[in-house]
Amino acid sequence: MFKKILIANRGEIALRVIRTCREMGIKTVAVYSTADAESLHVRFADEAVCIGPPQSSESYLKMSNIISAAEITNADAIHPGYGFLSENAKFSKLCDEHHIKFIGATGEMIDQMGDKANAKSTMKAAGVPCVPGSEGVIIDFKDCEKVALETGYPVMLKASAGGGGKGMRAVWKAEDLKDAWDSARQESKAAFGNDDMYMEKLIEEPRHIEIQIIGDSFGKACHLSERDCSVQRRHQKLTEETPSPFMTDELREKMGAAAVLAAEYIKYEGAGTVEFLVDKHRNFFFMEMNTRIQVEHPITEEVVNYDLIREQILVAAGVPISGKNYYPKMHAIECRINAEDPHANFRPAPGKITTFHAPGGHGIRIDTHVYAGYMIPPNYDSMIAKLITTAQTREEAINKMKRALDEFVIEGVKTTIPFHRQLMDHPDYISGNYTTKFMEDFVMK
Ligand code: MV4
Repeated sequence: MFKKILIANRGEIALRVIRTCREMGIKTVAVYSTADAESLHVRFADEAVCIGPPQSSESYLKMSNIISAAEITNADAIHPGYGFLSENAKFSKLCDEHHIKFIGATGEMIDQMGDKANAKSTMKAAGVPCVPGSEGVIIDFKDCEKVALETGYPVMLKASAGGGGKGMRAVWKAEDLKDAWDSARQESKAAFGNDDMYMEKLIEEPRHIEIQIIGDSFGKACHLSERDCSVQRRHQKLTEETPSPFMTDELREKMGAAAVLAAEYIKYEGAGTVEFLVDKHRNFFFMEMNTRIQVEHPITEEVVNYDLIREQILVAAGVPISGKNYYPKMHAIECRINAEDPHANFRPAPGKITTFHAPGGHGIRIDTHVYAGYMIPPNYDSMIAKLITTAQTREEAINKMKRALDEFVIEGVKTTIPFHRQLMDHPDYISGNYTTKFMEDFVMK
């Protein structure tokens, strides 16, 4: 087992990893930028190394500084958390070259899944259901027109280097194809330095349902059921829940089996997520695979009673998984509390937290790095806490969430608490009848 793990991240996820390491008797090294000198991950780790100034590009993304910090402190593994270097193929390879275990996917795996057209071809070959469309990358506009006709309008043009909606265009009729093709390619080139495009049939009003998987170094994988992440705004998730209110036992079996098939086909090692689009007829299609631990992992932990960070560390150390799949025994909901003003278009609202009173009691989990007196730096994402409720039923989990949101007091900065409180009273949320379009029609009171 590892003796010392360096956590190449900040905020709540750095704390989350430190906590499990402590329970496992593994020493921890925090890295931090000068903006995070007062952060809890620095205080709770056994050692801490400053890696640069506030800008991420000069600190949490600075590979050479992080590798140096690991070498100076004799860390034998690096946990990248989510974001930053967690899906950076070059960094994964660099860790390898320095004989430091990267607790995540290999560089080759990240490359393979990072190219979306390639990831889709691989999944299709594995036998995982995919949205009909182009066979890989589209060669030119003539090819684009041909594929659109064969697929049938409406279609979706997608950037192969994309993800998060960048370089993506829905096209409803042939006359709009040229403009969409040109602008999507331009956007993709600017964002990723690559303008490879592929095409799919447009799935109207889909749900975003993802399956958590974990694979070991012996080629065996299992799934831990689903998370419904359909409540998103501009491709940012706001709240997630498990089980999905749209799920049936039959669909879970099929999607779980497809996700395990995907993982085992590529000999995936570590924790990962297979994202699916699910249409109104409960047809499901592979969308993307995430090769990291995700923000919303705690709801899965709560309903299947499983520490995902612990299992990530164990499989990275060469321990085999049990092999069985995990099914939800409870219902869990996560609300992402961001320092944003929901009444002003969710505009980021960094600043000093003057009062912080977290809710407590049965079935409440809060993953956060903030405290009263904490200054939220403007340099990073705006998530300041995750509020997770767990109960026997969905209705109880919602009622518990309402109670917890009412108890939560954060003063000094605007937060998304009022948004979540309103959401928990929304008839379409309560009925479970929501899709990825839900936030388009949502208005704050
Ligand atoms: C789609 C789609 C409809 N049809 N693909 C958005 C992010 C990118 N990773 C994939 N996305 C979508 N792909 C087809 N063929 C609709 C979306 C989509 C979406 C997906 C999941 C969650 C929220 C979304 C919001 C808008 C569009």
